[in-house]
Amino acid sequence: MGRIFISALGAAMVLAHWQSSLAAEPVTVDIAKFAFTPKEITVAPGTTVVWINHDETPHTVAASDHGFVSKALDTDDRYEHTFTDEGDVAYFCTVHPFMTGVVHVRKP
Ligand SMILES: [Cu+2]
Repeated sequence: MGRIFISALGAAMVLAHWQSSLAAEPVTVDIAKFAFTPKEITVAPGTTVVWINHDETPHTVAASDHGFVSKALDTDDRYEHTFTDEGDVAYFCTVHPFMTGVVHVRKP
């Protein structure tokens, strides 16, 4: 009986640790060939998303709801934003508005 309780507690602790490490792990979106890749991502609340520009052309990352906007990113520049609230955040490049992406923020 006691042993079962302890293993259940251990499993719960492992799960809690796994979930918190999931939320803490940054997610990378590549900016290349005038596109965000992956174009759509789903992350847990509290996740930091890092955009890295691999193009020779400057790009920006701007939320459609004006929640955040990066400066112009030169080659190899990165911009990061931490998503705290659940929801869908559409974003685009202000220099090339046809470049769009979405971050879905969902509890795991
Ligand atoms: Cu751009």
